[in-house]
Amino acid sequence: MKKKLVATIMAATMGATLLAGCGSSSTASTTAATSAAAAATEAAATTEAAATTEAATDASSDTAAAGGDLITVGFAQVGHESDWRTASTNSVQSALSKENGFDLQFVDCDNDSAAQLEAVRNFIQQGVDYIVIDPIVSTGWDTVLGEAQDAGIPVIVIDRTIDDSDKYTAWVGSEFTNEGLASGAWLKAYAEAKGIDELNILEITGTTGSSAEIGRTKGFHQYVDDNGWNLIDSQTGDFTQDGGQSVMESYCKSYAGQFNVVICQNDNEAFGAEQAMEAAGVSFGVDKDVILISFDACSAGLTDVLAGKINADFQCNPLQGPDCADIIKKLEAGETVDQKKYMAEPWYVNEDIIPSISYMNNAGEDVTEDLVVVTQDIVDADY
Ligand code: GZL
Repeated sequence: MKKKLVATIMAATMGATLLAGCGSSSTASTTAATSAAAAATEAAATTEAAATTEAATDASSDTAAAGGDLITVGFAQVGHESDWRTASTNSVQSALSKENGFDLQFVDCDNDSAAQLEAVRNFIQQGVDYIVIDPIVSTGWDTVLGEAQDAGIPVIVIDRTIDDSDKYTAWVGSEFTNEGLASGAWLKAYAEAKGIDELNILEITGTTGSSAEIGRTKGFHQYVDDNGWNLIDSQTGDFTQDGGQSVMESYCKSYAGQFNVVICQNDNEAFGAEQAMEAAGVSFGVDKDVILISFDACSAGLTDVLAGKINADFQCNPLQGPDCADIIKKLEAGETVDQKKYMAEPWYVNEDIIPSISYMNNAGEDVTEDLVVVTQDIVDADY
């Protein structure tokens, strides 16, 4: 177990922040990355020195570990609420496999924040080498992350963000506000292209307090406010199909004939909303009465985009397993790691009437991003 060496690297790496491109190919993003890279280079030099010192005094543990010990990793996963989550779990479990040198302790926290904190504390008590967390909600983390730091256990955060503590070594995930901004930019361009003057919107949000819900809501609502769109109602579907269906059933009863846009913050909510609208006799999708927008772009979601049931689906990439393995192996080798890395994420549509969207992203950069018209090949290749 080489906790001491890694703890030093973790402490020094905290300052290293290198923004990787997050799906846009804008010059501005490159500029940001360049300046961040400069900062990261300086921080990395500190890390390097610390690692070298520590490595010299840790030769014995290197030898022990070189005997082929598996690297023990505790993974506290959100739950099993969606197709996206299943893909996320599969990605981490296949990357952190015994064949790849890992002993993975997996806990499905069933969307229960208290259970997730308990799982992390149990990992600390077990003395695992690393902890991976996909945080159900973005706050309430500083104390337990401090306990992991005191125990010399590096924490890697994937997917959703932790917003009340920086006591972790690395984060790999999505820029959720950009997902929301992109959905607003697309709806604005789509309505103009279709000659739709009035947008009366019903929203089904994700798990309240999750960074995915916070970001997608913030981004989309910026367009609602800037363009004076009519947001009739917004309720949480908790990222589940049942949640999407029950909210949409109540919407169909309360707002019959009053809405022409439904935005769901993940595909499973969209599937539930589709069931409810079909049962209520509401026509939705391409050239229908209601525009349906979704996020995640899992293969079942893209199947519905291809069928014209979902007009646009903003991908959120769940495949962070390989990044987890890469980060841990680098730390084991005394190398520096990026503190922050964004996943590349395409925006999918059914029709080719708009080639791209332009908007100011969450970093204040003007970006232009291509829209991808879904084909069967794209569906087949999706997660
Ligand atoms: C977002 C992820 C969300 C997905 C949902 O990164 O945390 O949680 O959008 C999932 O499908 O339930």
